[in-house]
Parts: sequence; structure tokens; C-alpha cells
Amino acid sequence: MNIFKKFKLGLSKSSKNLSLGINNLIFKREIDQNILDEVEDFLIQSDVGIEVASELKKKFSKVKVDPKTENIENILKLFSDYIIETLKPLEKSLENLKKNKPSVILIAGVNGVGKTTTVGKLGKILAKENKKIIFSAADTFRAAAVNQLDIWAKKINAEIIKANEGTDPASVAYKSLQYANQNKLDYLLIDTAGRLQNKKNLMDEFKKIVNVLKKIDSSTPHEIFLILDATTGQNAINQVEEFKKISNITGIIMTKLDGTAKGGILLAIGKKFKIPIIALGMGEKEDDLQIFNAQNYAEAMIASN
Ligand SMILES: Nc1nc2c(ncn2[C@@H]2O[C@H](COP(=O)(O)OP(=O)(O)O)[C@@H](O)[C@H]2O)c(=O)[nH]1
Ligand SMILES: [Mg+2]
Repeated sequence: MNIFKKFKLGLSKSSKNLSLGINNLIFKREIDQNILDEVEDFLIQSDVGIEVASELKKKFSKVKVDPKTENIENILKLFSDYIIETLKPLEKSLENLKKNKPSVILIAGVNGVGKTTTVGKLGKILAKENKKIIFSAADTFRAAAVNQLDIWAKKINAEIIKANEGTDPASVAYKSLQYANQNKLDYLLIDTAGRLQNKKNLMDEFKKIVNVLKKIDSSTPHEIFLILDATTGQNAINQVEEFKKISNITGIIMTKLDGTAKGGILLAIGKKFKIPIIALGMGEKEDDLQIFNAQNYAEAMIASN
């Protein structure tokens, strides 16, 4: 299956929901205030956010639909053009990261969003062109988390620095950066814990990791990618707000877009925070992460099958 097909398939629940919804509400009807309000409500329920919903409502209000001749593609094109306009500026190339050796990427996010899986999948993408990858298992909260990352390291042929359960995560991160420096590795990806029940500890721990990395090299971490789970809907907004308070998030990776009909959350996040969108997670396997491209996302969001 080619990449775009897979991408479309991953987003098919969301695109079906949104295109069918818009279709049912607008197509072959006269667009009046009632219909526009319905469209707006529907978009809000689809998690695109209030701002996006109201801007789209404005765009739809300007369509002159002639029920006899208009086809739905033209209406959906308004939607996809809007997506591109909103999200294209948030594309971010990872090319710049090649300047550093190692490039240090710290992974943030609450429990279960897909951090460890994303480290594995992102590692695979970065390992192209014979780049040397090392993972840092700085989620020392559970032994299982370390094992999970270990399996990914074997799968993609990366090195890994790990420690026993309960070890200070910051010390694991510190050792990892030292090792990556000494061995001239290309990318260091640091996995972290994300237990929500203990927010203050979690945030303190995260800050400490950043601080110890800076002791070795004040330019690190070069990137802090926040992982968000698309299926959590509006909660993802709160998570961005929390992590923004304690760190400089340089990119967002949204996972589990294959498992939700509310993939519009990406629009809400993009519109609200204007943080670069790095990649989208479309499944649990090693090739199921795709570097973000606004055009592809927009096209997939209006594809009806
Ligand atoms: N369907 C789907 N599942 C995912 C995706 N990313 C991660 N997962 C699954 O989500 C669960 C939690 O992932 P994990 O990486 O352990 O989350 P962490 O607690 O943030 O490290 C696992 O079962 C993963 O396989 C994705 O893009 N799509
Ligand atoms: Mg994990």
C-alpha cells in the first residue's frame, strides 16, 4: 500500500464523519442561517474547536449552492483549502536537526498517549541514511516501560541506555547524552514517564531532565516533542497548556488518528497554539508514523473512502 493510501485509510473514520456530516447538512439544500448553525454545531462536536468552526461557518455562508448543479467536491474543497491554509505554516522539516551531533529529542506527554511507540517509530524514520540512533529509557517508573523500549531498539537497530526500575530518570538522561557524545551518535531520543495521577511530580521530573541535559550542553534538548492522543479529544488542549507551562514545546506529534472519528482535533490544536506539527501516528506498527504534510492531511480529511 502506498503511503498516501495508508494515510487516507488511517484518517478514514474522521474523514467519513466530517465529509458525510458536511454533505448531509449542506448538499442540495439552501444554505440559510439554520443550516449554518447546524454546520457549526456539527463541527464543534467533531472536535475542530470553536474558532475553526466559526471561521468555517463564515466560509460556508459565502457559498452559493445551486442544488441542481453544485457538487459536493466543491463544498469540501472549501474545507480542505481551509485546512491547508491553517496547517501548512506548521509543517516543520527535521533537516535542521542534522546540524547537531547528537541531536537530542526529548519526548513529553501523559500516560498512554503513545510516547514509547512514537520513539520507536520516529527512530526508524531518523535512522534512514545510516544515521546512528540511541534511545534513552528515562521512563523508569515501570520495568515494563523499559522492556517496551528495548524491543523497539532491537527492531530498528538502535542503541539504548537503560537503568533499573526506580532509577532517577534525570540520571538516565544524563548518562545517555554523555554516551551519545562520546560515541558520536546522530540522534538521541529520550522517552519519559507520564503518570497523570501525580502531576506535580511528573512536571518536576520533566524539568529536572531538561536541566541535567543543559548541564552537559546548554543547547540541548534541541527539540521537545509533545505527544498527544487524538482519541482524547478536547483533553489534548489541556495537555498542551500544562506542558507549555514548564517547557518549550517545539513540536507536536498526534497519535491514534487511525482510531478516532474526531481527527479534526489536529485543526483545533494547530489553530490555537500554532506549534509545529511534526508527525501523525496512524497505528502501532513501525511504519505507522508519517511526517506531517498539510496537503496530504487535508486531502485525506475530505476523501470519502
Ligand atoms: N491505533 C494506534 N495505537 C497506538 C498509536 N500509537 C501508540 N498506540 C498504542 O497506544 C498504547 C500506548 O502506547 P505507549 O507508547 O505505550 O504510550 P506511552 O504510555 O505514552 O509510552 C499502545 O498499545 C500502543 O501500541 C497509534 O498511532 N495508533
Ligand atoms: Mg511509555
